[in-house]
Amino acid sequence: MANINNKNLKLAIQKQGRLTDETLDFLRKSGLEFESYSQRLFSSCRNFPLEILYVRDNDIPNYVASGTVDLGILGQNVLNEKKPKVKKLLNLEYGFCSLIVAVPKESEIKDIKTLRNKTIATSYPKSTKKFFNDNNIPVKVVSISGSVEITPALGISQAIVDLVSTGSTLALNDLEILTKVYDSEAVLIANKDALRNGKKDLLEKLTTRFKGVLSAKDYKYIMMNVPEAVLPKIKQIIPGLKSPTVSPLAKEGWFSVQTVIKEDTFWETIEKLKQVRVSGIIVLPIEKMII
Ligand code: PRT
Repeated sequence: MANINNKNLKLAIQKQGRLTDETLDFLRKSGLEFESYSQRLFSSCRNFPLEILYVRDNDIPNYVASGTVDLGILGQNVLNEKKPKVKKLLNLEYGFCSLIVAVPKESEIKDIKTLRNKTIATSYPKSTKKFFNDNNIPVKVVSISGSVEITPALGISQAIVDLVSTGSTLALNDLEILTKVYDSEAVLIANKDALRNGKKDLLEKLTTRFKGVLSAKDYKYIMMNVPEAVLPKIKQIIPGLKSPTVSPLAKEGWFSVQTVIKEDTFWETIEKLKQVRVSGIIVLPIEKMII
């Protein structure tokens, strides 16, 4: 078996769980080439000095804080709960979920104030205590490592604080959300010394790649043919990153307009373009974008 090269950057990711597939997909989109199979402990990248270590999600903060690895990818929720001494570098825009307070649907508790002196079960005791302290509501927090959603039915708690993404686990257990504690997504964290020592340059190269993938996700490349008279309006609707590329077509008085538009204003922009009678719009995904 190959050994880890200690001169390389070391990145810890979840071995098996909700973040694993999307993390591997994100790393590959960043142009990193490596083998990954279910029993792996680590992979060496073929085209970048990076070792990927596969570990338990909950262990990642310690590995990064202690310098066992330089980087880690984990949920923001784990950072909020464990508060490790690490530097957060990037939000990675996947693994979205929220930490919420939920109660049984038939419960008389309809707002968080009614939870005063009640028992809350959670795998996030620190986040829970902080939330109720911040709201000046004294509660008893019971720490549970899994299946928190069944504790109200078992009589262990009157409410839970747990992560939710689709909401189907809550629905299956006849629970409803009272309020949100915080939102979470996958994040990239770094050991504080790794940002200063000899690996700083490598780390910057890697984060530039990651940012390229993230920026590309937020934009679409758009092309259309428009008559000259409409051009000024088009430039107002789609100013682009700086300004759109406009080139004359063989057909007299017609131009090809190409630009990038933001994903979150995509449909709004298309509707405005249709209002000025632009047709034949072609939209392409962007693989990477270095701004
Ligand atoms: O074993 P290991 O230590 O590696 O990890 P784990 O078992 O603690 O983690 P895992 O795989 O369950 O979650 C890893 C990370 O995924 C979390 O830290 C979050 O950042 C993120 N994530 C995103 C979620 C969810 N969505 C999620 N829905 N983590 C857990 N859940 C659970 C939740 O606790 C509840 O039991 O899924 C259930 C609710 O899901 P829905 O879809 O029914 O609402």
